[in-house]
Amino acid sequence: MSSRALKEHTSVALLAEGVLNGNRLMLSRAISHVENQETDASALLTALYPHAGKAHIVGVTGAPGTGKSTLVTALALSCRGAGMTVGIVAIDPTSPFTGGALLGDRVRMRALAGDTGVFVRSMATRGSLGGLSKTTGDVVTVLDAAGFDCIIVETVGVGQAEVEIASTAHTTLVVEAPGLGDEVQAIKAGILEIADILVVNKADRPGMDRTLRALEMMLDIEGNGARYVRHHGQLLRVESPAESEDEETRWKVTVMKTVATDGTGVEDLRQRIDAHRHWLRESGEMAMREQLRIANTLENIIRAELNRRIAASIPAGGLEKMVEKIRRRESDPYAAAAVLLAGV
Ligand SMILES: Nc1nc2c(ncn2[C@@H]2O[C@H](COP(=O)(O)OP(=O)(O)OP(=O)(O)O)[C@@H](O)[C@H]2O)c(=O)[nH]1
Ligand SMILES: [Mg+2]
Repeated sequence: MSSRALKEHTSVALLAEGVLNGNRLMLSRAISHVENQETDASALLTALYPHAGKAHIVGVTGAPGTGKSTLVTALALSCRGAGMTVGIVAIDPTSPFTGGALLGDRVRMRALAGDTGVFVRSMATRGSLGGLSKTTGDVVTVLDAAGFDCIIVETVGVGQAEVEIASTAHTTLVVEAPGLGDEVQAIKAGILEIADILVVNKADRPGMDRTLRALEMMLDIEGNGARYVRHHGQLLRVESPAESEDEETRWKVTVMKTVATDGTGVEDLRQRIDAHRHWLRESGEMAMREQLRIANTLENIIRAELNRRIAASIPAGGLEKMVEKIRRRESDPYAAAAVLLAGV
């Protein structure tokens, strides 16, 4: 083994050992390792993966400023009260859409500081070409292996990537809030379809009833008790025919009201999440979601590796040269792509 390989080997083994032993500094380093996609990140994940798979993964998504960070903090406190340890992953906490984002994170830090049963990680990965959901999955795997009972992933529900991340969770919360200039923000982004539980946060604000009614109407129209299938790499919601399935075995998407700032309704929400977790196990749906999660993970890894190989095999300036040739009509994008990919 070369000295460099030896060093990497040692560092991966040490990192893995630290994570498994609950060493917070090592955990933090391990997460940075996978986040920065170090060359031995895959080896680290391979070492940790067998120890993962026990945590309940909760996705929290919703329009900017609906109070997700505040709610996640309140939820984490509620979980701690129930004796659970909690890992939190906040994706893109510096959302360009609200000035409140940083404030929410600061409040969170203060509320949870000093509790060794909680670990918070913020990731600003927007723009990391297709790597967002892979990196998030990797970080969740590390936290899972570290033994956290519950892992909460907060994403701003604005795009497909965020939907994708939330849909790889076991339980997905879609957060709405009244008075954001639109009754139901999430409808536009198409993220309601992925909700296992709908939350109207800021229930102390005017307009709450309107938002609540709009969501309940949506649920009536959309039908309830839907299930998910994978179709061309996308998670699709399909309505189960009313007669074909026992009414009692279906999961009912309900609307929960919370005031994240004072904790109102948060305990009920945590219990609803717990009920969903039980339902997943009892109905056999858990096995299906795990399959989806694994398929997503595998696809993400392959895609990331292909992207890396493509980037590595195109010489510096190669793309620009090709663009210039195409502009001069000496080549075309199709032939050029074939030439560039020939070396991959
Ligand atoms: N009145 C009221 N304000 C709330 C509630 N929950 C959160 N807020 C406030 O709403 C603002 C935004 O809260 P955040 O938790 O940062 O919201 P967010 O959805 O995480 O925001 P982004 O991450 O930017 O999308 C903050 O000023 C919070 O204090 C609530 O239940 N009631
Ligand atoms: Mg936030």
